[in-house]
Formats: sequence, C-alpha cells, structure tokens
Amino acid sequence: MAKIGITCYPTVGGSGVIATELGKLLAEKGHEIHFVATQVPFRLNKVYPNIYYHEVEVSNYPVFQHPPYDLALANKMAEVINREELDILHVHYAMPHAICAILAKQMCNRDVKIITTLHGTDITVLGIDSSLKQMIKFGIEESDQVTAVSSSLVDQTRDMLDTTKEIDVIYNFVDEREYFRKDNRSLREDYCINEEEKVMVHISNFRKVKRVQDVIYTFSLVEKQIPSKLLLVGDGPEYSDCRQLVQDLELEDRVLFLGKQENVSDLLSISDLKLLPSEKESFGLVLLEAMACGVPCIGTNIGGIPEVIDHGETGYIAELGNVEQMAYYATRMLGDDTVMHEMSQKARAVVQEKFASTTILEQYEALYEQVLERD
Ligand code: GMT
Repeated sequence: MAKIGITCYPTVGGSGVIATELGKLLAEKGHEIHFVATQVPFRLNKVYPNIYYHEVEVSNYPVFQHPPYDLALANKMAEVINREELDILHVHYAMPHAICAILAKQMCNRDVKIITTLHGTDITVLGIDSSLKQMIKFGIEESDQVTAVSSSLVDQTRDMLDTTKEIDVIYNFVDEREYFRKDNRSLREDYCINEEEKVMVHISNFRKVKRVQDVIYTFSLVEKQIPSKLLLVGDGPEYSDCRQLVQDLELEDRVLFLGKQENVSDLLSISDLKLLPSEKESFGLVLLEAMACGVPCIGTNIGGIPEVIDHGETGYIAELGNVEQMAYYATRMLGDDTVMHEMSQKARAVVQEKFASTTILEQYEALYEQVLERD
C-alpha cells in the first residue's frame, strides 16, 4: 500500500471532485491518503481513518502585495512529504500545483514521485496568457508521470506546449453509489413540473466558455414544439445575463434557476436531457454524472465531449453555437419515448463499461506502481 499526497483546488468543479473521489476510493483500497490543500475538499463528507487533511495557510503580511499561495503550498507539501514519508504526490493542474510539487521535492530529501493530472484549464489559460507557456511546460516535463482526462487534451497539450512528454489518458469517473437514477416524482411536483412535460437540464459554473445562453436559445426552440421545462443549475459570471435573456424571451414560467446545488443526482433523476454547449471542455464531468443517472446528453464537437457522448447512441454531438441543430436533436429525442428510453439505457451502460470507477481506479493504481518501480 502506498502513501499518497493529493493536491487540488478543493472547491473547484470537476477537478476538485475527481481528486477527492479518487482519494476516497484509494483510501477504501487501503492506501494512506494525505490531502494538502487550502480547505477540506467539499466532497470529503465522511470520516475515513486513513485520509488526512493538511491545511495550507496563506499568510497575508502587509509586505506581500499578493498572498503567496504557491510558496505556502510548496512549503506545506515539503513538510508533509518528509513527515508522512509520502511515496507519491498526485497533483491536479500543472500550474501551479506541479510547479509547487517540484519545488517541494527539491526542498526535501525524499524521492517522492510526482504525478500530474491535466484537466484542461492550464491549456485554456495559455490561450489567454502565452507568457506562462514555459512554466506549464516545465511543470509537465519535470513530473514523473502525466495524465490527461481525454485524448483531445493530450493532443491539445502537445500542440500548444510543443512537448513530447508521454501523457497517459485516464478518463474521469463518477461514484456510482451516488450517481444513479432515483424515483423522485415528488421533486417534480415540488417544481410544478406536469406529468406530460419533459425536463431539460444544464449544470455549470456559468463561465462564458459554458455558453449557457445557447442552452436558453435551444430551449426556446424546443419548448415551442414539446411541453417542457428547463432547469439551470449553478452560478457564475454569466448568471445575470442569463436571467435577463430568459426575461427577454418571456420564458420565466418555463425556466427554473436553481443556483448552486449539492445533490445534483436528485435533479438529474427528474431530467430527460442534458445540454452542454461549451466552447472549451476537456472532458465534461457533468455529462458523465448525467449519463450515470440515465440522462442522455447533447454537447458540442469540442475538446473531450465527443469522447464522452457517443453520437446517436447516448446523445448527440452538435456544432458549436448551432442552436437550431441542438434543438432539432433535442426534439427528435424528447418527442419519441422509445428513442429516449434506449438512449437512457445506453448512457447508463457506457458509464458502467467505459468509465466505471473500478476500472479508472485500477488504471491510476497501475500507474502509481509503474512509477514507483522506476529506478
Ligand atoms: O470547467 C471548469 O470551469 C472547471 C474545470 C475544473 O478545473 O474542474 O473543469 C475542467 O476539469 C474537469 C474535470 O476533469 C473537466 O470535466 C472539464 O471539462 C474541464 N474544463 C475545461 O476544460 C474548460
């Protein structure tokens, strides 16, 4: 059994979820897990005797113009590596976490192996600030092993960073014990959703790249043909504009803004179709969460989305920004109960086969073993 440190942004979307769920599954297999982060990861909602949390405290002395998160993290990582005798430090994000891990390793006298998982956002950042390229490349190349959450992200990383570093694809997963379809008829009633109405859902952090407005425009076309409601779950920078758009389109009685929600599987269990029309998405963990609850998805032909949605089988892939096409697919699916039922079944099956948590866990464990066997 290994002693594994994990660093992630504890409250940030999919990457934080994957890092925490992975830590929990590894702990259940008997590994000793040490989270090194600024907060207890939000999914760490139960006591595990072999999971420890080491808090990174960022000082805010007046002399520092900016609180030194990266240095405080590297310092705490070094402390934990030495004291807990870590074998592996698995960090999520090359920047800044891999860089901090490399610095921490240099500070201590232990041959801890650094595993870096790329979630896409580092590469997105490069599109905005190319001056960080060398830094991200350094973090990746100096890691003992690098993984990415989709093949598309591997290609993108190679293209943008001009690196030949071996990057393994290990897909994301969901905890099937939490994500399954529940009988939630009373919740439908609570939201005043009629028996004949179909439910479309979108869940995100409402960043511009998620294109929530496309969800609303698509829904406005669908609801003209099929009695339906739209659940918008989450909050973020585009939230106010989305509310305004719903008002302008006179859809207030059909679109429900639910804000941030914890028990997403309950909401997915009353949904028929999920939309993710993003312009950047290395994987789209929310798609997997939906599919596990038997909800087929429509997504864009962007990043890792086509690796998650099997076009015509578990949902549909549309062109970026093409709301007519998305509405066409949505009405085709929602208007035919047989098609919907088949797609729903297939979506669940794919989660159990291609993205099963046991399979993904084995892939990470095999990678750890391989790295620990080196020199
Ligand atoms: O997409 C976000 O805004 C959050 C971000 C994160 O760091 O959690 O998501 C990234 O990692 C997720 C987990 O691997 C992926 O499912 C998301 O597709 C990815 N986001 C982007 O690539 C934009």
